[in-house]
Amino acid sequence: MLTLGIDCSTQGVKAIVWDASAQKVVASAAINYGRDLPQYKSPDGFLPSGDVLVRHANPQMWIDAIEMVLAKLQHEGCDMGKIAAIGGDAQQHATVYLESFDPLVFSRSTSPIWMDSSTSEECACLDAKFGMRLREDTGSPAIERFAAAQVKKFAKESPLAYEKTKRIHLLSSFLSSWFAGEEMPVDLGDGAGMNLLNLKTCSWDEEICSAVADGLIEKLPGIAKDFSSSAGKLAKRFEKYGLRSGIPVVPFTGDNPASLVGCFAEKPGVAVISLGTSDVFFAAMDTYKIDPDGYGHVFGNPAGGFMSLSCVKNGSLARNRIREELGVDWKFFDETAFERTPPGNNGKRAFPFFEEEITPKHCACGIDASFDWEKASSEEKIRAIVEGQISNLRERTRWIGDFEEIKLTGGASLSKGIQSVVADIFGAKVSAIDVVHSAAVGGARLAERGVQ
Ligand code: XUL
Repeated sequence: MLTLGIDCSTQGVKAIVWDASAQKVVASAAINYGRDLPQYKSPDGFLPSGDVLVRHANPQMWIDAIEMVLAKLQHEGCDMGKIAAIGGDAQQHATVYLESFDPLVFSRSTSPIWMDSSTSEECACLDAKFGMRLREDTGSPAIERFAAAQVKKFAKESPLAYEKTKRIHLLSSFLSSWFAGEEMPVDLGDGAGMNLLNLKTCSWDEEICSAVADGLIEKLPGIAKDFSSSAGKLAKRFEKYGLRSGIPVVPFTGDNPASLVGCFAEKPGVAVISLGTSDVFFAAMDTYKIDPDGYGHVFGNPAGGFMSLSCVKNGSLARNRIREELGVDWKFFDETAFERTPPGNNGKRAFPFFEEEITPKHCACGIDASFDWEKASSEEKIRAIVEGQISNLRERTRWIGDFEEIKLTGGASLSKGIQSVVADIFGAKVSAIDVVHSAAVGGARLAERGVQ
């Protein structure tokens, strides 16, 4: 069976065709907004803004990119007629505001995306009103990029446009609706990144919704309890790409929940660490619990149960900065330094938080008190910062429990040194996995559930 997985990310859209029995990607195509849709003037996936805290995108750009990627897949020779179901994901937290779905009329011409952090005031207001309840019931404290704060700001600044808005979708539910030609529900994975969904009851939290804006609950889509029973059917207009109309379209989810499934890490006991610009940790959890310190978010796990996600801002950029400062090559940084130093580094750790850190909050660079940085060798410094980064991740995720296996992805995952430090500190088996398309594969794997 072949399924199609669509990944609508910050920089572009990817489509992969997944062979479910061979468990492999058999075709793929990608569109980059900057390169392929220059008319949207969003080379990095968002519109230029004079305010660094404001990050919006034109929602029409996402639709155009999807149409382009389907055309590309078809032109590259993919037998679209064999595809049996469609699933997908989108960057988390982006919201789409509709005056009407058919015909499509946006009531807000731009959509705030996950990089927007212009809503501190609204977050302070929600925290003051709900305090710990927000964290306990929605899985996260008030977060700038989440829908509650974003909608609150929109309703306050543009009351008429808010009133005209009939539906507020997450980008994920908007896109599955686009494929189905009718409105589709929000899935529990992505829906949890809104501060509006009560994860204990799996329904919109009436009290929180009404504190955000008048009439909000009526403007929200339904909630998908599972992928098979919530599937829609592909609209006729997609026949122009060779797809069969009527095949199941399962609810789309967020990119991180989709990656959990795409990395085959949807069962508790396995965690994924994506070592990129920032280091992102995610893992499935069988029961609902929250991070007592408020750093880890709790989202629904598309495969059932819950998942946690923690994001450490100072990842590869910090590692590269230290490497450049020391004037060593990657081989030295990734291997030699670790061969020449013992695990634990004789108690010398350093924390390379050059950018103001979010996990833990507002943290700047630091070193263990007994560590004389100036006198240390390059290899000691390298082990010190890698052990500092990984022990920070371990401490921030201890509330979840222990892990038997850690899967590493991203550019730094092939580093032998980093692999050994993760194994030592987490006390787990470590493997590097090649997951170029992990989110899209997750979407395609979830699509299998639509075919019963
Ligand atoms: C997660 C988050 C990002 C986006 C974009 O909370 O904001 O990872 O999903 O990838």
